[in-house]
Amino acid sequence: MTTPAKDQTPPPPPGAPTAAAVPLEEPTEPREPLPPTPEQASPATVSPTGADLGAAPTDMGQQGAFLTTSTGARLRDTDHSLRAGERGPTLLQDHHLREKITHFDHERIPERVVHARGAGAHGTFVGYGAAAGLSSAAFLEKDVETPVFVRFSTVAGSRGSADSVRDTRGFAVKFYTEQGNFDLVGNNIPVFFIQDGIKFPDIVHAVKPHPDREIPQAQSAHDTFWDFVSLHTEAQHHTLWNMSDRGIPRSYRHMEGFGVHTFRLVDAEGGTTLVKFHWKPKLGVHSVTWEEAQLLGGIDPDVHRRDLYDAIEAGAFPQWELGVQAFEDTPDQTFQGIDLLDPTKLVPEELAPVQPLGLMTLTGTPTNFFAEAEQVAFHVGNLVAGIDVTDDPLMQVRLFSYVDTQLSRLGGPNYNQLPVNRPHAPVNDMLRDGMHQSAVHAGVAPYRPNSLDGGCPFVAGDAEGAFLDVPQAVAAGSKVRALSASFDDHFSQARLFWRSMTPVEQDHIVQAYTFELGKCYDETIRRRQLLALVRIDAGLAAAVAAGLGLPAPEAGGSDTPETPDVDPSPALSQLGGTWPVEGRTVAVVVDAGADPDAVAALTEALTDEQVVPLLLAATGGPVWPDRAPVAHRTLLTSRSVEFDAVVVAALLTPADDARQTRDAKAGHSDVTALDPRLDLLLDEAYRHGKAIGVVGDADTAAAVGLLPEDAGVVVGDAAAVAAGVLEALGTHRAWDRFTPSGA
Ligand code: HDD
Repeated sequence: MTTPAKDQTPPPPPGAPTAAAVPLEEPTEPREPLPPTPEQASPATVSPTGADLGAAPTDMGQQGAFLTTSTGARLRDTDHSLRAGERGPTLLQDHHLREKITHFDHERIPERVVHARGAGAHGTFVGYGAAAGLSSAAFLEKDVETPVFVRFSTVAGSRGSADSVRDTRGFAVKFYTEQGNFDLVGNNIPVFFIQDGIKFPDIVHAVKPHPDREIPQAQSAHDTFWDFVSLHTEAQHHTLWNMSDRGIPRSYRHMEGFGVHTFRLVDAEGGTTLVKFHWKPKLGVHSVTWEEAQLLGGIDPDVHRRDLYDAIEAGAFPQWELGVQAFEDTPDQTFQGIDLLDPTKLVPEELAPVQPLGLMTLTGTPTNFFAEAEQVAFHVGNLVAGIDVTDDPLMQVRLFSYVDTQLSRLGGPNYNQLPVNRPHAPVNDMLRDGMHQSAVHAGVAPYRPNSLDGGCPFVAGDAEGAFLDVPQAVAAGSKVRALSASFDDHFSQARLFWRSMTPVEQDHIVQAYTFELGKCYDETIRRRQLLALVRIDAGLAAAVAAGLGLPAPEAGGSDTPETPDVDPSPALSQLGGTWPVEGRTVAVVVDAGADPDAVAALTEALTDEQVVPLLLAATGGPVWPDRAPVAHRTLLTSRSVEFDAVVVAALLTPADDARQTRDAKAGHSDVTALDPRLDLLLDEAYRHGKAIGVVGDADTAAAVGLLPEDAGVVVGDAAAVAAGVLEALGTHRAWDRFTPSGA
């Protein structure tokens, strides 16, 4: 057996807390705090009013080698409180104790009322210059580079809930443009549950845990959610997206983003265009299966946060192209019969293609999660010249809500002075005082008009790049609590989405509805939702009804009027196409009997494509005696859902701990030749349509229960397996392994 040379050692996988050597003994020599690791980025060191301070990002963290109070006095001891004798009571005079405990007692702030669970990253946006005829926004100009901070999130769960749940995902981007901050606060689903923002508390109360027992956490599979959406049928389109694979993304990097509402762009001449914003991921749209999502909830609840940060740390920088669907700004604000002000409607890309405007690349993980991802405050009303809102009744209410919520969440009106929220453009706002004011404003005249301060600040005009509230005509009429009749159709676009799905995707939707409604206690709610499903598609309703053991409702009844037929939009399906594989993970199953040269060649071929190979062995430590590399994962610590593909480079016989009493997974099978946990790993990977490589021949494949001709299975030498697995990863899944029902 040859052993791997030093330079064949695969790089360690991302995620280690520090690259520095960690001593076994507690260090005794004072030392400055560690600087951020290379991939960590911090908010720019601009002043609260946007001036570039030119300071190092580390100046915003801890300084000096010695422990101090919060006011800088060096401390002698922080392990013992000041007490009246070694065995006596603690003294009230212990100011260090009180400061330490009081601050700790107040470390938490209210979590976001929705979107509490999320992760943020820094990056840049570079304009293509393609928006010239549409918008005067400077950050869209050719080659203009703008820093951004992005926060992805789930909606329903609390801050500590799992990333993998079935839910809508938030996709919020803060552009620090030279004309001020622009926030695009969108989702990974292009439509919304409600048409008027006044109903937001209703949908949120319905999806949140029941108020009596506060369960279930981060789930829509419960009675109150289905009670609401079955009665409130404008939610059916969004709900259908949630029940599709879009509700369980593989990662943030594999999600599309949508501004949802129609925006109004204003060009340099004051001309206006209506647009819908889209983010297109360079890696394509990819989802997990429902079984994977459920397993991940227990095995790796941080899966999306980990994936995002590991990818950035590994240099596989996630990218999205920003684009718009553009529509003529007509008085009826309608495109081919689709009301552009109705946020429950999308415009098929076949009717209005997405025009690319620029590229976003995420390159930095937070230096401090709380300071950045937790304290970032987005607002739909953070707009810049060239981009305006429309009269979408959902958007209009959001324009109020986002400022209001920060007042309690971030403790006062000065949250835009927090480092992650500070604009990089000069701020001269005449807003003064308030809790946590960190700007030191000079002058005596924060009011207009004034003469004491020379009339400053002055208002700007077009020549100075002033923001324009487009003088949009509004129909004169009475004050009403009503929406126009064009908002009444709740089903034709849900039907459009359903009919655009491939049979495999439709099966997943049937499974999701059956699961979710099957979790409801109340049969009336299930039946009522079936009445909504039959208006989307009779076949969908029948399949879900069969799974629930309920009669399928008839279409065309008095409470199930017929929905008009629609043309499908193939762009809505996530099947087809091949995509880059950066940042995907491959388990390489090894033991001391595996050929180290073959393993080295394999892992090198994978890392060359920025795929992360993780060596999986029976136990930790060196795979080959006294040699690098060490195993990254063991059979005890791993589950198939943590990997995008598996390569079998060794047939692991049952290890010492392959006993159900030591590892429940070992109860999977009685196969004696293979470790049952490897058998389970391969069974699951196969069932989930993942690429599987076997280094060896047909006999080796047979030993793990596979045939070389199986879809997504590659058998051969290390080079062939690496090439085949990379190719299979590019298609996201071996879709042929999923036999659609009825096929
Ligand atoms: Fe919202 C947060 C997206 C409707 C009120 N929303 C929030 C976030 C995203 C969205 C991505 C998290 C931002 C972050 O990471 O900090 N929300 C949407 C989209 C909507 C939408 C795409 C419809 C198209 N939202 C909506 C309505 C209201 C709100 C109709 C209120 C009437 N949203 C909020 C909020 C949150 C929020 C309560 C919670 C925390 C925050 O704002 O900063 O104000």
